Amino acid sequence: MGRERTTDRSSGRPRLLPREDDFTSPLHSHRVAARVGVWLAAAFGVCFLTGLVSHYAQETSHPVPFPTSPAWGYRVTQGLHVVTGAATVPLLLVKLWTVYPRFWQRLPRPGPHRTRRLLLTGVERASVAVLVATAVFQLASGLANSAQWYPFAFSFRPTHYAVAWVAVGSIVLHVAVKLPLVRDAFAGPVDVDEDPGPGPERPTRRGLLRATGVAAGLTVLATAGQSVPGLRRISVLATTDGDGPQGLPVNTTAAEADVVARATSGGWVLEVVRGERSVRLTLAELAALPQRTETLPIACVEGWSASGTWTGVRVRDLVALVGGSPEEAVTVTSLQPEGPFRTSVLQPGFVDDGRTLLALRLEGAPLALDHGFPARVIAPNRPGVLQTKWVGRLEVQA
Ligand SMILES: Nc1nc2c(c(=O)[nH]1)N[C@H]1C(S)=C(S)[C@@H](COP(=O)(O)O)O[C@H]1N2
Ligand SMILES: [Mo]
Repeated sequence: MGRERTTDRSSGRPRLLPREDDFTSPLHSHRVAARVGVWLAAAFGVCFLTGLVSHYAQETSHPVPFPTSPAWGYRVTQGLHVVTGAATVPLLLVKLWTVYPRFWQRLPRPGPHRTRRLLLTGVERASVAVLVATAVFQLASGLANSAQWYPFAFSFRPTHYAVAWVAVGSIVLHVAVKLPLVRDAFAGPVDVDEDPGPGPERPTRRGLLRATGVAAGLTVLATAGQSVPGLRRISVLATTDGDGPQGLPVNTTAAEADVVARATSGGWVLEVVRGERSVRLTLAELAALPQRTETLPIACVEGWSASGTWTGVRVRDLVALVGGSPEEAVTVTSLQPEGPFRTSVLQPGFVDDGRTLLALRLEGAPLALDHGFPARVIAPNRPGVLQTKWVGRLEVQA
């Protein structure tokens, strides 16, 4: 936008603010906006639905049981959540750039029904403002979370969840308002009314769409590797490099959780409690109980996931030791003195599933301290944040 463009045509005097028609690039077109908008809606839609799954999975009680199969389900939905969220960033930037001249659109001119037209314009602009603000908030808070950076004072999950509904509501409203324009945009090819004049360096709308697609694709590749083993090396935006003891990344070390002394003191016992009944088991006693081996992933809410082969005691066998049944939930408490991940709840479906273990070993060796030594929970189709490490107590909810 050159200076000459902000000159008022009638008076010849410079204007302070530009106007919509000062932006003459054919790239600022509803034909581009509608196409990028469809990709954006698809990415946002997948991100929203997988987000609902993740939110529900982290609730402590499930009116409708959360399924324990397939074991890799949460790994896929949460991987998709983070990958589609990241892909939304370049799409949203291009979409905003394409339509931003409309920001300078003038208010309706005087004429019949002006008040009504003013009101409609106001409502439409307000809804777009809400849409942009909530979309930016979701992406910024989500990306900060997956980078394990919590600069905000609010609690992440309830806020991210609530704002998601506002974002989706304003998207639905926006699409409804723009539907006639979208129809028109798709009625012909994207470059249909472009000046066919010469100039090889002049970018076309098709070129912009292609570049946008490539940017979104690269973003997907750069983040997907934290869940897709073969892609790990090219995943420059991944938040974990895939390394860690026993071939598995670590989220929160024993030192960070302040459990080193308690976990390694040698005096550790597992307490299993149900009402008045309780048993205390040493590590040797646990290891003498029937052992099961299961290959199950850790699927972190922050987007990375990795599979491990775990050996330990079935949680339902431990529940039976105190007279509990697999229809009862179990509260798991860590040795960790404080923090939101100190406890978790195994809902009845998870207790009942024979693959749910109190794991003592990983890849055939005792658990590394950072993976939860002496014992940790591992259950199928469960968010990583609930796979509690350094377990000290299981309490059956009779
Ligand atoms: N006690 C305790 N357990 C915990 C955590 C924690 O901070 N404290 N972090 C959880 C999270 S967010 C994840 S993703 C997994 C990671 O397990 P890993 O470090 O063995 O890979 O452990 C979970 N268990
Ligand atoms: Mo996690």
